[in-house]
Amino acid sequence: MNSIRCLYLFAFAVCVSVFCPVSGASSRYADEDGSRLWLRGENACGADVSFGGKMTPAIETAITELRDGWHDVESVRLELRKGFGKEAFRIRSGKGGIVITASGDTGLLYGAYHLLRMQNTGADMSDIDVLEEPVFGLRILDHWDNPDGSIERGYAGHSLWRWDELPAVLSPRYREYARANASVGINGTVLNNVNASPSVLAKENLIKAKALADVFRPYGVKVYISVNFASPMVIGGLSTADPLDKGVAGWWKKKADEIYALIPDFGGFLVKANSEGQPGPCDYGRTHAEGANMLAGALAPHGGIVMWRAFVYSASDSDRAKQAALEFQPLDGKFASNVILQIKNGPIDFQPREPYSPLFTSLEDTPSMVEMQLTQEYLGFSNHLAYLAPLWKEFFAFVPPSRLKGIAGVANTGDDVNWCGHHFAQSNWYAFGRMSWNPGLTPGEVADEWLKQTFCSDSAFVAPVRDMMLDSREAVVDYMMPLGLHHIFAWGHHYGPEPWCDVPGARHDWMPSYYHRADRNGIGFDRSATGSNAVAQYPDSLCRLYGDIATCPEEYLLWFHHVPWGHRMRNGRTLWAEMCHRYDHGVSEARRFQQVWDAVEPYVDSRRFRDVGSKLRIQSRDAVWWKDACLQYFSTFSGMPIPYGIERPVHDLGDLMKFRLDISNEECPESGFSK
Ligand code: GCV
Repeated sequence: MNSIRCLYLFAFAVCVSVFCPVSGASSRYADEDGSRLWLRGENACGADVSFGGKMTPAIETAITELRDGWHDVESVRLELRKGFGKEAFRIRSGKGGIVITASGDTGLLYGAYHLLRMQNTGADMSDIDVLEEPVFGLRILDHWDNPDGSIERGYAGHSLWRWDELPAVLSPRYREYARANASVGINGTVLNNVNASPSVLAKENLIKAKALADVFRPYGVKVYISVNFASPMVIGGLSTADPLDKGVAGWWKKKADEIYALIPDFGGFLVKANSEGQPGPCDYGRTHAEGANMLAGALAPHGGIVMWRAFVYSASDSDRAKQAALEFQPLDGKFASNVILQIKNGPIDFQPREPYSPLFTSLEDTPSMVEMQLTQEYLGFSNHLAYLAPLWKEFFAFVPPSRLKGIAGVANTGDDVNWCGHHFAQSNWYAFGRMSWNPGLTPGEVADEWLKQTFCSDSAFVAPVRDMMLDSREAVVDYMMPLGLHHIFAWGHHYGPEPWCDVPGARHDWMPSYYHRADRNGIGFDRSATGSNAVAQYPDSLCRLYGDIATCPEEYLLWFHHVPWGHRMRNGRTLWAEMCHRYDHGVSEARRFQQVWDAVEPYVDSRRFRDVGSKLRIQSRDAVWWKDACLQYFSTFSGMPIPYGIERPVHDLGDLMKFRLDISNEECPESGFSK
């Protein structure tokens, strides 16, 4: 074959592979396993990077990152100069090259990552003048990792922390983890589960935590620990954990001193107290404030903080959605200055959609931070594609970031080779960091950035996949719990539907029927003034809006009202018909995502293409499972048929009701129903 013909054939092949993405087309990219996350910039050849001041580990990291990742011929100079916020930075291009200025070393580190991100996402680099400062001071991942290596609600394998090997063996993944966090601005990590083992505070475990802190430090990531309130009894041999007992306060003070001797920049404690069986100050007739303040007193001399969780549900009211506010609102202003209340975004528990927790707008004199969930406990584990930035954005529309001191995300990482189980679950880690730095970013901007760095920058890939990501969370809401339905998950694992679930002897507010309240008349939880009056916990304007069935936004309708099946929705359909349409729409969205993905095959390496494709198949099957289960079950109350035009059920309700998914928390089922 002569060379011209060869060239023609090559050009034709390129044209076909780039412009004619047909199903089955092979990829031009080498296989990847996802382990490099969004940090896939090829090593460059040692760019000209300079810094003239006193070197610190974080500045060394910044210089290394730039030398390895900066492709431009322009030199980069790092400069420390007063006048910037703690972690802020400025990047400017001028005659002598690009200058990154900050008043501290972490500012320079974040500036370096920002510059590399600009380069790797194809930003205009001609005349750079960027000033950036994080909106939240605390940008923290909460790991629900246990000392035995399991992860509560973790779906990406076992814990990253190898407690059995630490401190002698330092997995290279620790550094990669810190690097990934720093690259998106995350500056803290709570190492262990809020259902905390007291043993984490034992000397031998603190030494392991110190080893991790030492690896994370050059990346600006501080270590925090979840503590068990009964630790003074369990590992300290005291007879009480009463926060007003002098001996108890003294024990915590000594423990704090011991921790800071090992980890001088230790961040502080996270506490789940008097919730789901965990011990706490209320066991001794003390308030949450008394408990938190005692711990805060131990940490204060070292500059540490207490993040005290507001996730409690006590018998103060029969509506679980009201309980956290009822418990904490009266304590407003009673917390020490280094206590921050960590409040879940919604009043119940990380459901696919919840209104915001009213505690955020009722606390005036107590610093608070929001807790989001990256691990998809209620959104299909790491089987379903659910990009969560739109959920977080929705929250910020109600709770202005300026009201918050920080943001915590329950981590979705594990020792799976791709870190998060689903390649697209990495986008939630990425987006969490980016939006905790700047909640003003749009979910679309963040998705674009992530796609370009994680896959490729071709707009024929980025545009459709970004749109799919943006639609994905709403699709999950539709096929699981549309119109404000919530917590109708299967008992225990929270993966599939079980609206009929009834576990004898279990708490009634853990049962789906407590939440959906379906009967012959209608469906939904009446939280209006005629019901539990949870609406009264919101500011007046929202209370009126949510409290009236005629004005309540339809996405929250069944959260706030028990609605007759024949109720006319704004589009003229009955509630029942609308429910059927929403479930059906969720299913067709999941199927559409498969088509979108198949069409971008030429832009993705074969391995990740196959991985994502098989997860999308599971998601579609699960969506049908959800739809069939919920519609057939609720039709036994509505007495109404599934409208023509809606796909017919393919499963039998009786079979679905007998079906038990045999999975533990840590494992991700191959397929929801077909197993
Ligand atoms: C860590 C829900 C989850 C629990 C979790 C709890 C919490 O109830 O199902 O696994 O426990 O929230 O946030 O404390």
